[in-house]
Amino acid sequence: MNEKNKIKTKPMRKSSTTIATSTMAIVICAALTIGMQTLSHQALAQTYSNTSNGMTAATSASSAVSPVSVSTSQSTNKEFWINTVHLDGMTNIHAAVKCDTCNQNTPLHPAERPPLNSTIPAGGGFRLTEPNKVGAWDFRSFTFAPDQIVVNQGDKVTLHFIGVQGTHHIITVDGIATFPLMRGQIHTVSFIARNPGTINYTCHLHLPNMVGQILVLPKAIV
Ligand SMILES: [Cu+2]
Repeated sequence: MNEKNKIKTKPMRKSSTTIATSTMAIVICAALTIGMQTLSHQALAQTYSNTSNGMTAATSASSAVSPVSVSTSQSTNKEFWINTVHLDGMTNIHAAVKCDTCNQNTPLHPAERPPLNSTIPAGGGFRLTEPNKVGAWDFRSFTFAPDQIVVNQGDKVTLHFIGVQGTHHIITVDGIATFPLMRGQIHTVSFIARNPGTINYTCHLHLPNMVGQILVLPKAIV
């Protein structure tokens, strides 16, 4: 009996030891795995936090983007680049006419005639060019890009006006300056936005549409 018991108990002890050892191994493996995952997450978080704005393209693509908050009680420097632009609707009175100067005149483009009674306002901001010898004509509209700017009261605002399209402009920033601007030139004005409200910038040669507006938000009451 004793021998049998001994024979039976020995494997039992081995088995218990094996189970205990296996259990410990599993626990250690699990702990190591969790630890490695934690380290991995910490490393990723560190990677993200090391990038500018604490956000990478990967995180911004997978989660909602939060705008950078700006307190209206805090004055900052704001800098803008404002291009002079004209938009052209070029077309042709003939359908499917090959014309190098007619951007819209593809073989599939239908014939288009200028409006008989054009109601475009005077002031130079719009221009309707009658059909040329191949029937091409153009409707042009001048504008600024951008034409809406928002700053906070107290901000130092710098505007760089860039002469890109249109040969010549005469621009006024209300209460600040009036200056000519030729194509290829950059003219810069700077000022402190002391009062809340609006400040218009206007080209006198291309009215009424070549206008822009700076909206100055009132300083927050704290
Ligand atoms: Cu102009």
